[in-house]
Amino acid sequence: MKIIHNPLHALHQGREEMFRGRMVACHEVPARQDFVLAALQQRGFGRLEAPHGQEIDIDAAIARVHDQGYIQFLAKAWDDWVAMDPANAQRDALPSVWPLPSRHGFRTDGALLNFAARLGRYSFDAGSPLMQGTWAATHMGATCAVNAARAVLAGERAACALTRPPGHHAGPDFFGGYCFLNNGAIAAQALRDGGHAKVAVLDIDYHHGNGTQTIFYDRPDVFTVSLHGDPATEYPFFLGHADETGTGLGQGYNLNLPLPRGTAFNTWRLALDQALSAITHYAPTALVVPFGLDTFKDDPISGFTLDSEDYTTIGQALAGLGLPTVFTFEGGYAVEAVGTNAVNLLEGFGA
Ligand code: SP5
Ligand code: ZN
Repeated sequence: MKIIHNPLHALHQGREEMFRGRMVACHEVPARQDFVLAALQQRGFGRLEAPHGQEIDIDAAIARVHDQGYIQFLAKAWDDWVAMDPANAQRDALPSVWPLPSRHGFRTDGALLNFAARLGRYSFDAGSPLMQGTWAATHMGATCAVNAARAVLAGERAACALTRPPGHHAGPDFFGGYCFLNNGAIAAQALRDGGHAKVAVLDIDYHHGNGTQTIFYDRPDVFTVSLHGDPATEYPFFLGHADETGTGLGQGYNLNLPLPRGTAFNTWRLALDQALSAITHYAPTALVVPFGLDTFKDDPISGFTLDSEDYTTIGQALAGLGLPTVFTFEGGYAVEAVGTNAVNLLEGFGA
């Protein structure tokens, strides 16, 4: 398996995130990727590669899933933040005001002359700090995703975009959940554009992939499936229920399998089998797996109880689909175990 790892990931390094009225230390830290890389090297698994590609070409791939206004906002966000107040250079940007989804809540970007308004317009939480290096790290992450998709298009059985910040919470025009550009969605679209008529996305992060679902919700050519903590009690709360099945032409092409907090592997595995059957029935020719390791029993912000060896079993089960596969690294905050668990999953899938 090719592993395309982001050399710039540590440029994105948040200090604190807002949680229930307090600022707490960020969970999404550079060590997460470092531990995966170290575990890969230690176990001799995967062919490590740095990402490459023309910027104009990568920008085109990003623009296939994200809105132009959002991309421009993100690319300039840090400079705009500092322009508001030079002292802002010393602190991460976090939104604190959002438009309501009502008739009167939404103005176009051009009317949002204050950066604080644009920051709210393009986000959905105050837990995803944006800093000087966010765009460079995130853009290189998207390059990893495009490279992974192209490796698979060129005949690789599987490739992994090992990058952070993660991607599955980022939508067409919003960031949140530590995510800015949706690496899995960018990879899925690149597979579509490379000739795969039907692509499935199977999201196994603890949290619902609200960004990915939103991006493909009205489309039948990308079947989005997510196994996650029940949004009735779990982040990101507002999306991820079982009755969200797609809209318009996309009706029937979104499958949510929410599971209660506390779910153990034997139950999680039954939901995985259901997901795999649905994907087999859809009959795609390529698969994208946004994988989080925050389903692990010791994860500090999540509530499933998977064990390290379960990730090997998951990898084996995914391989059973027999599809060319792109993996994208998502959540997982029990930092040291993330390395072992990620490599268990990839190794279980096989070279
Ligand atoms: C990619 C991904 O896994 N994003 C998850 C974003 C979750 N953000 C909300 C986290 C709430 C943190 N709770 C801290 C509890 C500390 N005791
Ligand atoms: Zn997660």
